[in-house]
Amino acid sequence: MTQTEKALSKPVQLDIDPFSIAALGDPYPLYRAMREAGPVHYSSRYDCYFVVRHDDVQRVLGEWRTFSSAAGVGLANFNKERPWRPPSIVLEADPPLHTRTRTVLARTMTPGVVRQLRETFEREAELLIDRMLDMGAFDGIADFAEIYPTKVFPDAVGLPAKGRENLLPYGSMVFNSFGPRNALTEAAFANADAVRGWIMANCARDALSKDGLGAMIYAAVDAGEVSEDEAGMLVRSFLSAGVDTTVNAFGNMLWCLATFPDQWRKLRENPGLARNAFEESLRFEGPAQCFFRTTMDDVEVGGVQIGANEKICCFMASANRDPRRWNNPDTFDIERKVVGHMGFGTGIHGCVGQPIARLEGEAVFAALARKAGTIELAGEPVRQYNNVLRAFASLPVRVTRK
Ligand code: OVM
Repeated sequence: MTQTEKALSKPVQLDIDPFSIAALGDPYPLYRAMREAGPVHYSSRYDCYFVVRHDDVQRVLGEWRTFSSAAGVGLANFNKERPWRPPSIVLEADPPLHTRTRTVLARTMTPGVVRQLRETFEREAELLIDRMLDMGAFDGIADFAEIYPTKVFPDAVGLPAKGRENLLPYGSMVFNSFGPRNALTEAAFANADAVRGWIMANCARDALSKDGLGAMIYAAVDAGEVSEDEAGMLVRSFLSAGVDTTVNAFGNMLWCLATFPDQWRKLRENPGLARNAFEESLRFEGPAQCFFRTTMDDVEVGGVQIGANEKICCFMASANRDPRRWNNPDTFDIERKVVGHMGFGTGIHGCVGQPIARLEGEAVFAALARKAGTIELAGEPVRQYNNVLRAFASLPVRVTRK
């Protein structure tokens, strides 16, 4: 514990790059080493602080006045460098702007809306699982994880069918750009102009159906709550935040079920556990590994003094494995009391789409639990490297019917 004590006034300086390919491939040993070495780390490579323990992550994400989102929630400090796109008016914003925009978004995700979406989402989930069982062996990413969230959510938003292949490349741009500028960002931006062009064009009122979540956003224009341009930006937030996240949550959850057979057995015997099992997968293998904040003032975090206008990276995925908060954190346990996990973030920026994400997860994995007998890996999983998303490129899986 001497390292911890030494760290009480100075940040730990570990020469570790959490955005290297090696770290992204296997981040959990790194998170553990960082948690044990001290609460706050300083990276001279990135001129950024890292916060890795549950309580500190919770605090930084909770105190939005001190730890601002308006200078970006990636490594880039918008006070010092120009953002790659007009900043999100909900994610990359503080109150009062954030309060106004989030209110409009949240109204599209109420229990009443979710109730209306449920029937369609469950029907599509059955179709998806039947197709997987017909295939028997398939790729858990291309044939499963990428299929459902790129259909049901864009359908609900009211997005046209044509051009949806742009959604995942856009998500890759958005999430890679939260990290440092490296080879991953470079690759993600290969076709950036065309992808961005399609996204922006399809956020317009006229591109969207009259009865979807997108139209609900534009109804707030008519009510005087947001401007027409702001409505387009909020539809852009749907498309930025609502697709890659759920795709990778599905891939990661399927991997969990294929590699923890006792947990799969429990789920298969009790499909009612699907909702909690999906939630546990967000703790154990959450797609969003970290988000950043910017200090508004001199502040102390975990006994370490940090100056104003500094970037802090909050590792939610490390908080989710912190033994100070969780018993057996490295065990995937679908019956665990998982409230308090950081997979959706926490605080005023906690995932606004979580009711829809949960609906998708519950619909699909409950259908799987009802219909499938066995699930196993049919080959080596291949990682998809992304600066902040935990993802697979390919996940060969074999399933049988019950
Ligand atoms: C946005 C946005 C983009 C990515 C993620 C996100 C996790 C929001 O553009 O508002 O939330």
